[in-house]
Amino acid sequence: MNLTTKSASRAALVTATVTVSLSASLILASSASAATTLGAAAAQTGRYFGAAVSAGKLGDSTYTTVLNREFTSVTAENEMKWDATEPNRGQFNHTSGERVLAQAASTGKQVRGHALLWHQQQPGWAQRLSGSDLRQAAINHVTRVATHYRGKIHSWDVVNEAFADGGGGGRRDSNLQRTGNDWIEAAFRAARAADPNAKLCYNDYNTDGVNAKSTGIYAMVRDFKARNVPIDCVGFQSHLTNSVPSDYQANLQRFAALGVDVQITELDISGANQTAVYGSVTRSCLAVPRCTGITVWGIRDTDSWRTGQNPLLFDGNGNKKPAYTAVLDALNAGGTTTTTTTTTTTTTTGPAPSTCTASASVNSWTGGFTATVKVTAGSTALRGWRVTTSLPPGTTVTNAWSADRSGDSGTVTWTDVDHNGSVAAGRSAEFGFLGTGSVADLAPTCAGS
Ligand code: G2I
Repeated sequence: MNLTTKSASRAALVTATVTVSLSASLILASSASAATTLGAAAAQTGRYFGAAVSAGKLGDSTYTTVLNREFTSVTAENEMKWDATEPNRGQFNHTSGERVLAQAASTGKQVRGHALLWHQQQPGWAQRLSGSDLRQAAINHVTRVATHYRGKIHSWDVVNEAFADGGGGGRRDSNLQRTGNDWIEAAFRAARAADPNAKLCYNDYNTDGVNAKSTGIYAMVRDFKARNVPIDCVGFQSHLTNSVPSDYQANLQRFAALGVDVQITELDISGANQTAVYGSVTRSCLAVPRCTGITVWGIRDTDSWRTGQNPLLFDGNGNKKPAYTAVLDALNAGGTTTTTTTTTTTTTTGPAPSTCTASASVNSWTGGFTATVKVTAGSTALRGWRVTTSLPPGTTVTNAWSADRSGDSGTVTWTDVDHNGSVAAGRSAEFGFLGTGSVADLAPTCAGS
């Protein structure tokens, strides 16, 4: 429905009595005392802090001392992959995965499962399959492994690295992709059926900023949400060198606005700016309410797959590096969120109107901000909605998701897009935008149709 049609139909329905109430509040996220470990500091913000773990190192006391002291989540670095868990078709081996799980369970840590389907680390027999035989084997693998670990996995990377690098934003060619474009949703449906309580994630690399690859994944997640394909989270591996994209936080936020959690799943950072970049990545996660946790891809530099690059938080002797302190300090500082709420109530003498409220959450930094706007239906369902926001002079919208907009500055009108116009009574839709300049209060108003 276009804006003109919506305005006309709303005008026909409403003889308007409009009351507006406005409230603004500043929420400071962590005011608790400083914690002394990564896991405890993250827990004070409601998040986990994890590490990739190798079963073969659990006998190394330096390794397990740091693991047990610092981390509240673990990911098996290789032990739950296809080649490890189903070395022969239909014959499963969970010995190493169970060692990782048992160590985590005995020390109260949650577990990220990694990864049910991936084009790498497939057993030889699967590499030699194709077509419906491979599809059947792949879905059977998802079902059997997720069933084995049912109830014990916090989040599963159901599908890993299925999108291509480069400018196209499309799928990577692989034996799995050649079984049909719907292989990813088939895998998510099988995983949900096998373990209904695990959060189901899509995980990938080079997706850390707004780019063609991350936008291709964004479109897939939006499509999955619109069609009720079960997906709960997106993992951003974040294998970084010397810097983090300037729109890292905005990228996390735009995925969160689709209604999924976001997780930083394989963080490691090499280069001279390592300490500062670790701090920056941590603060970005804290600024996004649905960024639920961070996992580093190994414990000591000597445990890293990036041999010789020293990209982790502990040196080869298990000593804390400056990057560790940057992360701990950032976690202890918590996040700052400015929230403004405007409520519009409409009464009518005609047919029951569709009312809505809008609230905006703004995360700011010097020179820029991201905003997330939540549109909530009143006691009747919305068929469409229109929100206005007031941007102060000198402020410009540079990027937006999940809404159409009328302009870039001043009073901007936002309207629903295909997938989020229908909102059931009492339920919410979200959209968001990125801007330059500084905003204190967006004063959103909402009108429904
Ligand atoms: O490549 C870094 C990561 C990228 N995202 C997905 C992750 O699953 C991936 O992890 C790495 C592991 O850290 C490595 O440890 O995945 C590699 C495989 O692509 C792992 O390397 C493999 C070696 O290639 C094998 O030769 C070795 O047998 O580790 C195996 C177990 O040590």
